Amino acid sequence: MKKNSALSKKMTKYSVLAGAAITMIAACKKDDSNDPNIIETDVNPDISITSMNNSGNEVEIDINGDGILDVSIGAYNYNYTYGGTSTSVNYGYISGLNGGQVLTQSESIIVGGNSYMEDFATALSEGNSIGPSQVTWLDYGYLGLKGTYYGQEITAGQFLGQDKYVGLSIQAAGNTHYAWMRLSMTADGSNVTVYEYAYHINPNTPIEAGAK
Ligand SMILES: [Ca+2]
Ligand SMILES: [Ca+2]
Repeated sequence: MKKNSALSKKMTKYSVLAGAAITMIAACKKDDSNDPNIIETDVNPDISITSMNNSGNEVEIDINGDGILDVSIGAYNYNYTYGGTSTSVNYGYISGLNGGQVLTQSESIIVGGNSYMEDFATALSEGNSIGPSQVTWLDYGYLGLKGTYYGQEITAGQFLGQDKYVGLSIQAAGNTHYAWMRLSMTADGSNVTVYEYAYHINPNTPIEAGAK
């Protein structure tokens, strides 16, 4: 269901009732309006977030339109040279705001023979469930890390070169609502693009990635 889409819902119903001649049209529209308990927002134009030399950009989003920000997404670069050894890393992240959380998993990054555990946003495919039975919910997850760290190449995270879904939970009027956001990250980690997102209007109710 699109925001403010009572009219388009009615039109879809009418199309289905009107019979075979327009079945194909109804089928083409179906993916935009078949679950009235899910409110989706098509980000249009898509939001492109790009890192800058030793800096970056961040965008904050209010998923359910209640005036309270729910998540921030950032793309940053960190670089310096010390004693002839260079470090230049691009990284992207998604962070919960005002109680919002991200579905994550812990992964090790190996740099110079040392292993470091970091939390990464889990890259979901369409249809994957997002709800209270999924683990692990945290307020921050890297989307990806890519570059050279003290002269060592590092590549980590599930969104590098991918177009996938992030599982989210947001807080609204004291309740937890599950949500998804579709985004992609360039293979070099320098850019994150946000395409669309949606949340379930019923508290504590799982939502499938990509469901509308
Ligand atoms: Ca909100
Ligand atoms: Ca879009």
